[in-house]
Amino acid sequence: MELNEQLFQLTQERFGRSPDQCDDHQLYEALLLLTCRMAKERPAPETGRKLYYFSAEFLIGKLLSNNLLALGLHEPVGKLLASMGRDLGVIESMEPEPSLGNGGLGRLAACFLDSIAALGLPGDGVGLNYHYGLFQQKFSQNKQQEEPNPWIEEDSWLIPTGKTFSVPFGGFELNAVLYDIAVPGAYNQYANRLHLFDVEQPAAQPWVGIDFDKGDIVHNLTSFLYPDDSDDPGRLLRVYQQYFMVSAGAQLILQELEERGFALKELADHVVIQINDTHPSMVIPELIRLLTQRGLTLDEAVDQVSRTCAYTNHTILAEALEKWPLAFIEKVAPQLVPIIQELDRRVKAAHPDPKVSILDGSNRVHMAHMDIHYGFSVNGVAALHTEILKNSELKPFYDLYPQKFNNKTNGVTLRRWLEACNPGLTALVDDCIGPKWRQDPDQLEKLLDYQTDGVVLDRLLAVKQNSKDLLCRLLWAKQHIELDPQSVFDIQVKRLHEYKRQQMNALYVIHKYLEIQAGHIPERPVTVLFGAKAAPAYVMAKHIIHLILCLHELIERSPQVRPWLRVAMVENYNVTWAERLIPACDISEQISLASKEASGTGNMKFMANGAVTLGTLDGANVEIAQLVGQDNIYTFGAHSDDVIRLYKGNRPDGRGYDPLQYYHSPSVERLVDFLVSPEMLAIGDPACLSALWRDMKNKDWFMALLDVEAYIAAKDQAVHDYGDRRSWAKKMLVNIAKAGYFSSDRTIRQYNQDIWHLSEGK
Ligand code: 26V
Repeated sequence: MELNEQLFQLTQERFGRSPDQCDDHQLYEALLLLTCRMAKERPAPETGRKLYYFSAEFLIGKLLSNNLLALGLHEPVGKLLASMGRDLGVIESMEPEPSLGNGGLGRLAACFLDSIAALGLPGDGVGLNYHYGLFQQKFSQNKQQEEPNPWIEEDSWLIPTGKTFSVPFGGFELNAVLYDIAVPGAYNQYANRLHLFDVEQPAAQPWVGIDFDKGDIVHNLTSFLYPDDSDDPGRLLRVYQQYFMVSAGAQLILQELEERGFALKELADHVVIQINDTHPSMVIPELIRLLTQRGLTLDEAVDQVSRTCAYTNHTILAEALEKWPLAFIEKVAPQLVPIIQELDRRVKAAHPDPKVSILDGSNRVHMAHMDIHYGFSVNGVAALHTEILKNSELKPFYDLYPQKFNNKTNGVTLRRWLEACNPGLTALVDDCIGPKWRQDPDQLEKLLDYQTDGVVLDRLLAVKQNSKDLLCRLLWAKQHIELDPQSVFDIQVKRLHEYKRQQMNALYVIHKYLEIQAGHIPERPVTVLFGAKAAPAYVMAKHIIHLILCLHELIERSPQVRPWLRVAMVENYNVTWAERLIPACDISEQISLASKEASGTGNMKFMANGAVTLGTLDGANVEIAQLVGQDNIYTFGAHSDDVIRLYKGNRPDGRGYDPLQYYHSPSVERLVDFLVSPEMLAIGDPACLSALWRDMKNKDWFMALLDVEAYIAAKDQAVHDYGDRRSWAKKMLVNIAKAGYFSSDRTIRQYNQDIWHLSEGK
C-alpha cells in the first residue's frame, strides 16, 4: 500500500478523519503507529553469536525522525506532509523526549544501538523502563528547579511483549515485565530490540517535585532514572534497580539461548554481554547463580560467564567508580553474597595485592574489579583514557591481564547527528561528494578537495548562518532571550560538573565583561551559550548554574556590554536542544581538566557540524587534534601527565596543586573576586556566590585557575580568526571532512572485530 493510503487508513480508523483534517498531535500519533508497526514487523538479524548491551541508561531522545530515517521514510513522509501544507519538524515537536540517561554514557548506548542495527548485527539493549526520565529543569530566581519528566503517553514506542521474569529480592519477589522498543537498521531490513524492564504496578503519579518514597520498591523501582543517591535510601534503590535489570536480563538471555536450541554450557559460544560501566556488573554473579541453579558446576559457570562478559570503563573519577557495601547486597539480593565472596576468595588466593581484590577491608564490593577479573575484555573509550587506565588508574590489573585491555574510541551516529539534525549541511555534503559517505563515513574526507572552492566555502557559511538564525528564533520563542545572530556562537553543552569546568568559561565571560566596561571594545560580538543540568544533590554544580544565570542577568542589564557580549543558558538542555544547538555552533567548548574527560562525544557531534573545537588535550580531543591538525583546532592548557603528577603531589617542592598560587596573579584575582563583587551580590544569592568564590580560591579541585589564562588567550585567538571568513570556513570544512572517523559505525565495527565476534546478519 502507498504511504499516503496507509496514513489515510490509520487516521480514519483512529480519529475518523483524513490526515489533512488531523491536528498536529493526531498526525504525530498516526506516524508513530505507522513507524512503530513497520519497525516491529522487521525480523531480527540472523544470529550467530548474539550481543546483549546492558546499560542503566539509554538516552534515545525522540525517535520519530530517527526511525523514519532508518525505514527510508524520512523524505517521503516529509514530502507527503509538505503536500498537505504541514511540516515534519512541527509534527515531531509533539513527541515527548525519552530522557532515559544523564549524559554521554546513556547517549553513547543509544548511538551504539543505532549503529549495531545499521550494520545488521544481532545485538539488543537491556535496560530499565523509567517512567520519568532525567528531571525537567526550570530556572527560577537564577537557580535550577527540578520537576518530574514523564514521557510515556497512551501511545508510545513501547511494545508490550507479554514476557515477565520473577526477580528474587531479599524477603520478596517482584515480577519484571518486559517492554521492547524496536531498533530498525538503516540500510537493511532488520530490526533489533531495546528491552526495557518495568515493575508490574508502577506508582500512580504525580508527586510533588521530584521527591518520592524511595522505600516503596514495589511501586517505585522504575519510577525515576538514577534517583538522587546522596542518601542511603536513594543508594539502596539504585542497587534494587541494578539487580532487577540484570536478573531479568540474565533470565531473558538464558531463555533465548534455550529457545535457539543451545545448551547452557555453550553460553559463551552464542552470547556476549557488554557491561556499560559498572551499573550492570551484578550480571556476573547473577548469571553464575542461575547457571549453577540449573545444573552447571561452579567452575563451569564461572568459566562460561568469564568468557561471555566484557566491561567498558567510562570514567576515572573516584566518586563515580561504584563500591557497594556488601550489606546493601545482603539486603537486596542475599543470594549473591556467597557468590561474590567466593569470587573474591579466588582472587585473593591467586593475587595477594589488596589493590585488586573485589571485597576491600571495609567489606565494600568494588564492582569494576569484579568485571575485570571475571570478564574477558576491558576497554576505555578514547586512546588517552585507555592509556591512563593501563598506566595509572587500573595499572595493577593491566599488569595481571594485559591481553584484556583494549581501546575503543567512542563515536556518534551521523544519521541523527548530521543527517537528521542538519539537513542543510547534509545537502551541501551530498552536492559535493555524493551520498556514499552515509555507509562509508571515511568518504567525508573527499570534502578536503573543496578547501579552496569559494562557492562551497560560502555555502558552508550560509548553512551555518541559517542554523544560527533558527536557534535565535527558538531561544526567543522558548525563553524570550534575544541573541545577535551575527555574533560568534560559542557553545558549551554537557552535564554540569566541576571537572568539565563550566566555571572556567564563566571566568572568560567575566574577563570580557570587565574589558568592555573598561572601554576595550572587542573585535566582534561573542555569544556564550550554556546548556547543562546539575545533579539535584550536587551543590557546587548548582552554584555554577547560579553564577551563569546571574551573569546573564547582569549583562542583559548593561547597555554598554550587551552589544558585544551575551551569555545565556538554555533551560532543560536535552537531546532535542542538542540537535538545535550543535548545528548552530561556531566554537565548540571542550575544556575539561586534562585526564578527567574519558572521551566526550559532544566534541564529535560539534565537529561533524562544522564547529571548531576549543579544547584541552583530554579524551577524544587528542584524536580530533591529530586528525584535523593544529590549524583547525585551538588547544590549550596543562597536559594530562602534568595533571596526574599534580594530583599525586609531585611538584618539585613536594606539594600538590595550590590555587592560591594562581589566584594571586592580578589578572586572575580580579576575575575570581568578581564573583563576590557588589554588582554580582546585588543580583545573586550571596551564600551561593561566596561559597563558589571560596571554593575556587582555596580548593579548585579541578584546577580552573591553572588553565584560565591560557584558555582566555586561546579563545580570544579563535574569536579573532573567525573574522577571516574564508579561512574560518576552511577550518569548518576540514573538521567535517575528518569527522567520519567518529562515526559510531566505525566504533561498533571495532567492538565486533576485537570483542564481540558476531556474525554479520547480511
Ligand atoms: C557519574 C557520576 C555519578 C555520581 C556523581 C558524580 C559522577 C560523576 C561522573 C559520572 C560519570 C559516569 C560515567 C559517564 O557518564 N561517563 C561518560 O561516558 C561518556 C561515554 O563514554 C564519555 O564520553 C564521557 O567522557 C564520560 O564522562
